[in-house]
Amino acid sequence: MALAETLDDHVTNADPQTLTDGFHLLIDALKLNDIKTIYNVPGIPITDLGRYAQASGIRVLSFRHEQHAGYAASVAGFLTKKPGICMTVSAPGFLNGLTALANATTNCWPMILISGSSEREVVDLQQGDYEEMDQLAIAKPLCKAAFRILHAEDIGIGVARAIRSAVSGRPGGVYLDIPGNLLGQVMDAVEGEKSLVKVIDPAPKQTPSAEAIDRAIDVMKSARRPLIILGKGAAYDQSDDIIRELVEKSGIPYLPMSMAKGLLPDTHPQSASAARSMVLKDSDVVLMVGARLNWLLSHGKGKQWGEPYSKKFVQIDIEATEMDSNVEIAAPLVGDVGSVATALVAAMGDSWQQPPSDWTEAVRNKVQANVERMASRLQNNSTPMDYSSALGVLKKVMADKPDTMFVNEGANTLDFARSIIDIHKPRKRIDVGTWGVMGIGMGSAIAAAVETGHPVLAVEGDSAFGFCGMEIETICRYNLPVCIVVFNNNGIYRGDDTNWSGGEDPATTVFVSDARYDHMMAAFGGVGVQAETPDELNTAVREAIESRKPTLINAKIDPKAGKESGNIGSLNPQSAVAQARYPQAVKH
Ligand code: ADP
Ligand code: TZD
Ligand code: MG
Repeated sequence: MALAETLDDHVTNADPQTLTDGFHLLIDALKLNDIKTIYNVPGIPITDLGRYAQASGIRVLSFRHEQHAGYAASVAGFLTKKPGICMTVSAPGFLNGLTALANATTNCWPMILISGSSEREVVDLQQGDYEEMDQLAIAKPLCKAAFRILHAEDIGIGVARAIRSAVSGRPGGVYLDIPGNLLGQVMDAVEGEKSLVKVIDPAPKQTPSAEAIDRAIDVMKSARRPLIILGKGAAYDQSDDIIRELVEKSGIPYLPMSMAKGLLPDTHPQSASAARSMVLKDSDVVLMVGARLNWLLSHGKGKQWGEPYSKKFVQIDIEATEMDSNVEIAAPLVGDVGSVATALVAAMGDSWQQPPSDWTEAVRNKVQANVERMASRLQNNSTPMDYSSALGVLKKVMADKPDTMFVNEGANTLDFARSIIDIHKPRKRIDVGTWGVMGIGMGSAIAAAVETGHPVLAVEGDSAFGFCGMEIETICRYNLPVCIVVFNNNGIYRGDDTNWSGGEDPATTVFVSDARYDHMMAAFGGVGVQAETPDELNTAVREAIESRKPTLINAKIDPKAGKESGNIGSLNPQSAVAQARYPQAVKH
């Protein structure tokens, strides 16, 4: 019989001071493991859990919708290397949070979704409890690990398992099921304290064998046109100095994936960002550092990679099964980025030969030509603004205020901003991640402000913003230094599409024209501004960052400026039949 139950008779008459309960054990277990923030939406059975957590000194931020609390928790995980905690009610609240938990797992970010649930006995017999759902079973296939705690004395172990599962190896999302009656269970306070577990060395470092390092060095030495690709796993690892040393000592041009931008400043002479197509195609050896060869890199093969020429890959990843996932990896390096990079730098020794200068110069020349070609578009001061002219302004703001956290989502708004806006420091850019999910903006902005204390600039497509816009109330309520710029082009991709039937309903991709998103912000006491010109945008953004007041700038963008699906239009399915029937159909 469980310890808590055996204590029941004994505790009925006991002095409450000598007792503890499920609420307090859970809070104490989180605090013992340095959890300082919970991203929350209250309700049965966790309302009081939030209150007690706040009373105990944990910062509890209550959101308007669990999905955004979840995104905030996942981004907190990315920024801190500790699991971000999201807390929700049962069934519908749990499901709302689950999207974010799955997204965290997909992005390899540590997060724990703690959801209250209803009575096990009733759920398992499907007798129709309040918000009844077998949450553990539903969460399991969508996250890295899922646990349920039934007895108060197991809370310490349950929380420890959840934390270690989230951060060890490849980080990911963990679900922790908390049946409501667990919270009310009472046990002896001293026994309770003893049952808590502080997780020691939750994400042990891991260095590959000397043989694996030598193999990698041999492959790198054989290169005539080497390339390094830095991914968000490298950003997550926080071993910024040794990554920089690896890149600079090797002399190899590098390409940062979107959330690895800033690991080295985007203005670094070895950055090949502006020559992306060229380096992917022409390189002969590629060192992947915490980046997967998934759709974002065309799976490491095909025309984009210059096939039929063969390439050799060296890959650093904490997850052994990532190796050979899409193409053969000539030299797998399984371990954490910091340990592996340290071993590689050491093995490069004092006589390391930098790559042939015809290659590095060709890359530099291409970068310079592309940067110069872009420059005039960024200066354009015409009205209405297009993506380049508006982003030209924000590029300068980020250069002047490099500590600002940059959040970015949308289609064109994302793709243009990713290539135009330089990031100057590590982990300053948070975006739609591996899934390209819309709606991460406000949760990410809140977590970025809360976890770093720096001002946040969130650049949002008007559609993207619509997925999470209500959280501006949360931003105002906690008075967070968040400046949102809505790139308002009246729609998804473009604002000028028409209904192909000729009927009265608007096209499927357009919104109310000339909407005033800035008025929404004013409704909650924040600063709302409309910007029609680059100058107006510049003044408003700088004022917002300086004042740290919650601000939303409605930036009017030419509805004709965008492309269908931004830069990834080619992923849209096509059909010759449809093209023949609808002459308007976009050719990708
Ligand atoms: P990007 O989208 O930037 O290309 P991905 O999310 O595809 O990056 O890849 C990140 C990779 O980094 C994952 O395969 C993950 O296993 C790996 N990873 C995460 N944390 C670490 C770490 N600390 N050390 C090494 N690899 C890591
Ligand atoms: N739903 C979710 C959750 N994620 C998605 N990625 C989409 C739908 C599909 N989608 C995109 O991939 S981008 C996008 C949607 C709806 C919005 C693009 O419009 P925007 O940006 O206004 O945010 P631009 O600047 O108009 O292109
Ligand atoms: Mg839009």
